[in-house]
Amino acid sequence: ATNGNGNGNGHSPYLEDSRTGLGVDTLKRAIRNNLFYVQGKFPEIATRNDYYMAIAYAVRDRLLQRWVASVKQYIQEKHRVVAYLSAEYLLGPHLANNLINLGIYKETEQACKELGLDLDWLIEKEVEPGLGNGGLGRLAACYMDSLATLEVPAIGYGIRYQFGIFEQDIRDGWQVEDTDNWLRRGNPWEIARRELSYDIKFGGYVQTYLDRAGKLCFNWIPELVVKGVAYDTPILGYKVNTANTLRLWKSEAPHSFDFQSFNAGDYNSAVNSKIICENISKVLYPNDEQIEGKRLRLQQQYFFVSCSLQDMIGIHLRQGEKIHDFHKKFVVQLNDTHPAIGVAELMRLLMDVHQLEWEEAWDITSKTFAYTNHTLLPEALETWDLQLFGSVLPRHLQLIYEINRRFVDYATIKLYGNHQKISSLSLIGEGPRKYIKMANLACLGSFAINGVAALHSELLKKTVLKDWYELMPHKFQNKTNGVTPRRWMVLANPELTNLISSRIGEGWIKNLHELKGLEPFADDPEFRKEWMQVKFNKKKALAKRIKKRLGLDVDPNSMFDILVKRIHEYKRQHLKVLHIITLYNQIKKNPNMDVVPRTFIFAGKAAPGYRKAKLMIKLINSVGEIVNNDPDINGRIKVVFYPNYNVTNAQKIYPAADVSEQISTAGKEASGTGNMKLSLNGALTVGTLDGANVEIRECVGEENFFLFGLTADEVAKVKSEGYKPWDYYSENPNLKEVIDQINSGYFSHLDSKVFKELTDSLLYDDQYLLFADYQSYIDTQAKVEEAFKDQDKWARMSILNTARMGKFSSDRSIREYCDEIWKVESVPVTLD
Ligand code: 7GP
Repeated sequence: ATNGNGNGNGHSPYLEDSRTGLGVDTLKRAIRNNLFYVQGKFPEIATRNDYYMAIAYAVRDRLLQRWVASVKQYIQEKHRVVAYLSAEYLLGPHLANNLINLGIYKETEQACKELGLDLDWLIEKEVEPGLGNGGLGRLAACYMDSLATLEVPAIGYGIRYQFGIFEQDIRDGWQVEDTDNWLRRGNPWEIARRELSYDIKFGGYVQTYLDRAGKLCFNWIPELVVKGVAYDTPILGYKVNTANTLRLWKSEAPHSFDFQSFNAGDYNSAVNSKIICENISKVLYPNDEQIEGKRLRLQQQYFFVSCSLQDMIGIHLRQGEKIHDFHKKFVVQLNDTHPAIGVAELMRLLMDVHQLEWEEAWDITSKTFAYTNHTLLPEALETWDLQLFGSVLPRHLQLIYEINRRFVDYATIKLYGNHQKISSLSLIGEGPRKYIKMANLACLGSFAINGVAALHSELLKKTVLKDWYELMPHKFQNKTNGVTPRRWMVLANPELTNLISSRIGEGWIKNLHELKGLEPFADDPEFRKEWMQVKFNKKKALAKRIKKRLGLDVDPNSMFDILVKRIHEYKRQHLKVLHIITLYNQIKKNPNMDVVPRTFIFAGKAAPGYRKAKLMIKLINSVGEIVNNDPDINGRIKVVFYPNYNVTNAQKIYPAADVSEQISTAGKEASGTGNMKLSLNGALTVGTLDGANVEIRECVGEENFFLFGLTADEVAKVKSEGYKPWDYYSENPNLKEVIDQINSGYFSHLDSKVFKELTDSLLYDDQYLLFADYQSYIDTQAKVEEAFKDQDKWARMSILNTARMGKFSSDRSIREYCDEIWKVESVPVTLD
């Protein structure tokens, strides 16, 4: 494989200003030219998509100029590089983001206007690449933005799924899934690097033999070979020249493979093998924090990790460096355990391909990787059935056995006599069936291990990774998550961005701590008025979308109370439903009561196989149907389930929030990042002391945060003492009424069975302690209501809240990763 970057002759004829200039006239000419020369269209027959493509290619030319300059400079100056390995990247639409980072949003808007086009209308057209499930994938996208903005040499490696996360529709209140065919109109943001490909082996067996020097060698004879082809997307930083690479691998059949069968006249098997190969990068697994031990998933993981490591080694060796120094060139961050097989794969490449001895290979490997954990849920900790694993990756099974043998020898001495601890640390789990523990492989193979919020990192040390912490305390760190202010403020909320910049300048966009400068304006009546006006306009815009999508009228003067995230029992969307029904009952009993009108907005996808989560969606919609149409309520409370939550929709929802609901059971949400985006956009948080909520509350001040519920310690205590949800139910008449009402079929056309699975699990099990937190949640919501009545005070709280969110920029997170884990430095890129 060649690296295929740049044209290597120093002179780049395509860099002339007419191709890359940033002025209105040049942009106009570029768009017109692209319409003709790329799309083959003229204005009379051009479609909206043709125009979108014409603009996208104009932007891409400008990206490429910066990308080539970045890559050239990295190669020439041989910088240390971060490789971020992630099975998911939830990027969101590219066009508007690239315009902002290039600093040509206004110019492009003007160019469009002069061509009789509406830029915003075209931006709406873009189909987003939904190559991730939720928090973990979106974090990877924010980190790519920050790496480029901080001018850090980095490559993001992942999978180019042909189908991303499914599209959600709601029918009769139930979630239905549709495939996400995001590539159907082409993807102008990627460049296929046909020449850059690697062969990836699967299955088969391992031959051992002695070489001429008498050394024991291993030869993996695969059953299947798949080709991984690189597709590159440039990721531009904000107002810098740095454009890093997101390199996603697509699986294909190697030419030789089908060719052989073809010649043998076996057309069917030729076509078949092509399908098997292409299947590997076909579709993203739609599970969030829940593993599905499928062969294809393991194949996906190994496929992209092997392509990526071979690519890194290739880059390193082409720079004339020695394989022995690999860990000095690259630091590889594992985004959860999905790429953890990389530890065994790097050992294989170093030993079987590059002929290193075990000790040296292990020394390099264990200095290369660092591991981020994203969840405390035991059901999300990846394990692989050992037999399945061995049938897909026979050589890696051998290597893992040997890694484990050496480790267990060490641990046996270190932990003399503590068999239980040793077996918990072992990479291999025993039981009716043996299994491989990927978190243990990641911990052993990495020089650093981190959680994603302070509380989460502490809990890791006390619970799921306790034994690892006690054995290797020096590896453990915290890196609190962050979000990019470019997408989540500048792009999603230009109105608030302009208002903020009108008072404190634009520096905050790159240095979010500067938001602090807003604090004095919290006492300025004029600023407060403008602040609330922006919020009102964003609520109006969202109301319009809700009307268009769902035919439902919501009042932008009402409080917008927002709970948007993946649907999961631990995230407790159903606790919110209990609150809504409680409020509904209060009004029914006292129709003239003085109630603050509220619009409850939910959004989020449920894993297609997660029955209870799907039932939670149905419950939300069923309650909405009754509440929204009850004349006694008279529109004072409304319940909305906004379908198909994704990055595009999130950008419309966050700016319209008055209240941000962050109500997970304490100790379950590793960090959360939606909490940061909502708060940054001026929403006040109702939350438990969970994940990054703890740190948000510390920063914004407890007087600007609506706290409720048990702490993580209390949750653990209640559970250990034997939690009895039934007691809460029988002792709290309001709670009892709500549950009985759901069970009576009040919200389900008198069908009393629909929600039984859900209510039973609450009454008899309630793992997530909804009943224990119920009253505290209701009481806190009453305080929210009181606070909202005083709009002037609310405005003040909202402004202070945003002003104090500086810590939660992904720029801050990435700085910390660079300084404390990766040891990489910024490299400003110059354009020639
Ligand atoms: C999520 C966590 O649930 C969320 O709290 C965190 O903010 C986010 O990662 C980013 O760190 N985890 C996942 O999305 C996930 O799939 C299983 O975790 C590995």
